[in-house]
Amino acid sequence: MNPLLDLHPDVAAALGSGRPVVALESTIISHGMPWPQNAETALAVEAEVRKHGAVPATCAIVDGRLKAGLSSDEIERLGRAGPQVAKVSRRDIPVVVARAGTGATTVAATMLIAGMAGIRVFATGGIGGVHRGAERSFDISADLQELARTPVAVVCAGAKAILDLRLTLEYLETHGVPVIGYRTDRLPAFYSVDSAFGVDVRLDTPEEVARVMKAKWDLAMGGGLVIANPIPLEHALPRDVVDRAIDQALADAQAQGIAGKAVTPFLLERVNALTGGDSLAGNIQLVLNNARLAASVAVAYEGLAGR
Ligand code: PSU
Ligand code: MN
Repeated sequence: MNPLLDLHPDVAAALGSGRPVVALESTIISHGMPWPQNAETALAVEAEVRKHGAVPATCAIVDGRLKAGLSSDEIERLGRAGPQVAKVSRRDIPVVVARAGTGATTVAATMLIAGMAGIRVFATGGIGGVHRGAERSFDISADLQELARTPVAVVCAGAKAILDLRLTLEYLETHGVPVIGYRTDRLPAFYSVDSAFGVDVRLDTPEEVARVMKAKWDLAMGGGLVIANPIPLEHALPRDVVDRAIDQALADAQAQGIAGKAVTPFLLERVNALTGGDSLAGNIQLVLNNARLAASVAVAYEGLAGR
């Protein structure tokens, strides 16, 4: 085990005895939702993972240590700090570690920690992707590169339409990342159950998903997979409401000259503010839904023969 990585005792025990573990990210806590719903949701997501037979490992960097598994106090600290805490993607990790700093990890950085710990399944809300206008801004989330290189399956509700979903799928194809639709033929768009774009393959059970993961890694192909799990229909938001909020948020970002790593948190915050409580409620429900599926996939993966 890497000397800079701490496993929570529950996580260490599970990994040591081949029991299922699900990684969870922390930027969704600090930058993805407001306090106190962020910490409440993070704890509820952990409980949901446990209820479905796996051990949760919320990842972050605390006082310069990589963490796979946090205490409730640490989760609450990240929730209270909100955007004051550093948003840590792959490139930020060395600096935060060297300075003994604390940071919330994005999908990319969480995958990296999960990969180091030997955790193969990860649940989040939405992944980062290719931003609209990327042909000029070059703004492509490091999440996509991480999916190309690190062997972790990421269960998400697709990606928010703040991104260019078509270009995001093209990028994932180029980099050899399978995009699996869980009980759907279309890529979910976070608040919406689908988008105009198809997934590579539809799978209908956690066992089928686990077999594809195992095949990929048995072939020593490395890299991750996207398991796209639609928001439960009853929690989906009306598309026109979401589209209007996103258009406004993008215009605001442009007008204020928001750039770099601030773009995604800015857009998330604006969309949350413009859609009010409905979008937050939907967001919470889709993360819980992803936690359930991720736990089932982790259980199925550990149950495969030859593991
Ligand atoms: N999309 C969401 N919610 C989120 C994020 C993205 O709908 O919380 C967060 C995740 O942590 C993701 C990160 O990894 O934003 C991507 O940031 P960037 O685009 O700067 O790579
Ligand atoms: Mn970016």
